[in-house]
Amino acid sequence: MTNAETILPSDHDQTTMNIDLTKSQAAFERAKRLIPGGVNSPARAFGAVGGHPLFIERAQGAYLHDLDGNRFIDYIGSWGPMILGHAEPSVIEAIVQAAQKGTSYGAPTENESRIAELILKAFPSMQRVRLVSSGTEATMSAIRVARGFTGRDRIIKFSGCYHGHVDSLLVSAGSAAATLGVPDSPGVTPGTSQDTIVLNYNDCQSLRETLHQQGTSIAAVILEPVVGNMGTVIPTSEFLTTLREETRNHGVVLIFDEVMTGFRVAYGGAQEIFGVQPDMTTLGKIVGGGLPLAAYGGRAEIMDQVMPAGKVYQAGTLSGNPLATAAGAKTLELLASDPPYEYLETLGKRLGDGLLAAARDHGIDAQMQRVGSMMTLFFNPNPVVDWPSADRSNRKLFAKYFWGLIQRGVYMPCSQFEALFFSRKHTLEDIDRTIQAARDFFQKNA
Ligand code: HOZ
Repeated sequence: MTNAETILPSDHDQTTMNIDLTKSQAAFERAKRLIPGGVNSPARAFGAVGGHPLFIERAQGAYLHDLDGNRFIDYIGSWGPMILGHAEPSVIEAIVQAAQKGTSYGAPTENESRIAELILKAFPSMQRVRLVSSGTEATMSAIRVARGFTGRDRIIKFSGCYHGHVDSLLVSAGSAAATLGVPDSPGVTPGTSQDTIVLNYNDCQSLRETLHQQGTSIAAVILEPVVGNMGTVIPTSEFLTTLREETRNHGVVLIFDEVMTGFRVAYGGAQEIFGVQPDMTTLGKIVGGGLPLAAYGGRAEIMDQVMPAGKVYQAGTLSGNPLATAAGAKTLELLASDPPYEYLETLGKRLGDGLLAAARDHGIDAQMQRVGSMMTLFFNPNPVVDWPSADRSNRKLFAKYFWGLIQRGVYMPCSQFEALFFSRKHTLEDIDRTIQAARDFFQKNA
């Protein structure tokens, strides 16, 4: 599936850098002896850019501070959650107050209903929602419920979309699976993956044909309604219309994985922007305000299959954890009472236009793909509409660009196939400094 060029740690010589990273390097050497690959999630390992990861000491507002005392303008935002910026005082206060009352009860709390109400109000396509602890759990559970509801086994996903590390979805996967050249993970059995049909994103014809030929055996179609996990890829309106109409015609559950896009591209996610109502939605990242909380929900007749209302089993000791619901509810309340989306759009346009111009002014083939505060600068001669087109991007140039910006105090996602995110704490000055850093890099490396 991929033509990934292997980029080795030794491909990036950090000793030639003008910033000190020695404490991070030592921390990584220690971590590698203790933790597989030295990280607890592969996207963080800098596998696509060479060198070693930076170890973070603290984060505040728009900035990350590493162990060596370097400060970076942060464009990963914990891979999406930190839309309010790091260490937002009222979110921290909500967490502290919750912690003082105990950290986990294993019994229901009113705060679970408070955040459920906020979610259902933001996403009118959902009539019921269940809280879980990670995006992976949300998509895994949504697939199970869709299968239980329809009595069918097969699912359709799209190449380059990533829905967490669920076995049946870890087929032709994006994010670190694509970045590191392992889109089909060892350990996923043929029995599991044979029920997963993989199609190309934005390909209406194969979607229609597959549903026409196999619709009666298909439980669900799952997609990122704006993809973030092969870099930012935007659906055509024809693709979204076809998805909605054809799944409805064939009794197939349409699942929007809005773990990245929910509360990010708009308060009500991509479904609000595009005006398409899925049958089920998964949420994560922002919904937990930086703590481990995620959710899945949908139409009442589907969600009422979930135990104990129905017979589809799904459970979790830390589901609806009081610290996570406190952080999540406070975050959603702040987003609803003082929406940052216009501000984020203004900054996003400036950053997107600025980075693209910086590249093209220096003769570099590039595409900027953006929705609000989520975007990717692809080093690619053509627009990216699916995984095959994403895969033609220039990974080596991306790796140089990444390190070029690190040296200039800007922390971008460490892969061409991840979206960049920023927060309402970023200022115009941060954005302009970032564009200037990119210009300076391209000028010296064009
Ligand atoms: N799911 C994230 C990337 N799309 C990676 C999360 C992490 O490594 O922290």
